Amino acid sequence: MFDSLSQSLQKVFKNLRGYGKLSEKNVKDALREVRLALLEADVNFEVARDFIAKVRETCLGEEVLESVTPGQQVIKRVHDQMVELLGGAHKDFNLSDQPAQVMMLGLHGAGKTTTTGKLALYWKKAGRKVMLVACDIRRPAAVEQLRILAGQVDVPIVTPEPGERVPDLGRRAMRQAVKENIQVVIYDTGGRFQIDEELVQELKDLRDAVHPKNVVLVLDAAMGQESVHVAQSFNESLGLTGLILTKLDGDARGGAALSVQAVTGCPVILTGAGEKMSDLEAFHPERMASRILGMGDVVSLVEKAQEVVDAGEMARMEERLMKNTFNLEDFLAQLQQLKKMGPIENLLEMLPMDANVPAHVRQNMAALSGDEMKKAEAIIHSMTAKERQRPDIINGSRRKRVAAGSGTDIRDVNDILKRFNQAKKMAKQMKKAQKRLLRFAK
Ligand SMILES: Nc1nc2c(ncn2[C@@H]2O[C@H](COP(=O)(O)OP(=O)(O)OP(=O)(O)O)[C@@H](O)[C@H]2O)c(=O)[nH]1
Ligand SMILES: [Mg+2]
Repeated sequence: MFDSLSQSLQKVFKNLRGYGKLSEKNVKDALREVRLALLEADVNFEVARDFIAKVRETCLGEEVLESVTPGQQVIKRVHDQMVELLGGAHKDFNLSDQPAQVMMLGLHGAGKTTTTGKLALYWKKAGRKVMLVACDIRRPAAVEQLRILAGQVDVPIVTPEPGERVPDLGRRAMRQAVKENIQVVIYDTGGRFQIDEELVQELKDLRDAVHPKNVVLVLDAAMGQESVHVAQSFNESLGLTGLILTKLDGDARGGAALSVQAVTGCPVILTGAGEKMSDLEAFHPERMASRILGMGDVVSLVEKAQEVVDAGEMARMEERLMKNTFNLEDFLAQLQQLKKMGPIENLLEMLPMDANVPAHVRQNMAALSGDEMKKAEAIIHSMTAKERQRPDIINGSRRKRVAAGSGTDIRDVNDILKRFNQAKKMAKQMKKAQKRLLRFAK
């Protein structure tokens, strides 16, 4: 979602790094470009203006302009301000009540029901007992949708009795939750195309019946500036405790997602980037800023990997990746693990942009379908142990033999070797970028 913003900011930064010394004018020019990039990405006008004013203030001091790496210093200030803009430290739900309650609300199609299911899975994985309550009683299909999701993630659900009002349903669900030692109750509520009195009253009635500590607005990040207004008015009428941004996998410009926290003062807690139940991520301002500024989000990448990939295998792979000694066997293992990690496009977005991985390489990495995977396996298995460890010895005649042995074409063998070299290159660049990140963090 933040691709084009990311690219334009990196262009500005590249220029900055080029200067040995920076004048005030250099800094001002660069910040003007940063401001344009933010506006182009649909960041709220006032938010962008304040952002630049704050960065400028910290950038024109002597210790920046006179430092050995003035460009780097300016980039660091932009990064720090971006972290601030996104809310500073990571915020979490308040789960201190027994049971804790989370009320989900938002406009029609924002992703409330889907995210309710995702949250149930998220907490269930963390070892909590979760219960869902279907409070969207206007549409029978809505109750059914939540029932299916509850079944998928295997958590209990309370649904409305005929004629039951939402506050009564909420109270009944709470009594049941207490009886069953449930730790988190999540209420999925109904949406509208726009905020109206009736909707607000309905939500207030539920809130006042069950007193949830978490009143969470689900916001479609692809809605643009409109989502900022939506968040503002829900916040004014209901007092939100947090936000969840959905559809970050879309191709919207993302600026609204960056502004909404600054405008409402409500923390973004989680983000959704996909329709699957596992497509939910904790929102960490620091990591998001790094990702947008092209420093990559290596931490989230590793966390994601740890969730689905066997830990021992992961550690081994990481070590070899970083040592840059990985061979074709590691490559195959890597491909298999990557496949387990879900949509590869999402993962590649977390890699440092300045790892300079050309678009076609990223696509190449992503393009291994199930059949290609089988081919790759057959090819690598047809090599001798020595060849797998030292791919550089695989010359023309060896390639021919491997192709015959694996029932593939010599072109397929070449293709796999090419991909292997690209992966190796990518690992090398990741290592470099990570080193820079570490230096940067100091
Ligand atoms: N790509 C993508 N799609 C999402 C995401 N979250 C939700 N969706 C999709 O958005 C559509 C609407 O999601 P719902 O969860 O039904 O939205 P809702 O807020 O409950 O809508 P109403 O109940 O009608 O008010 C569905 O098709 C979801 O699959 C996301 O993070 N990424
Ligand atoms: Mg719904």
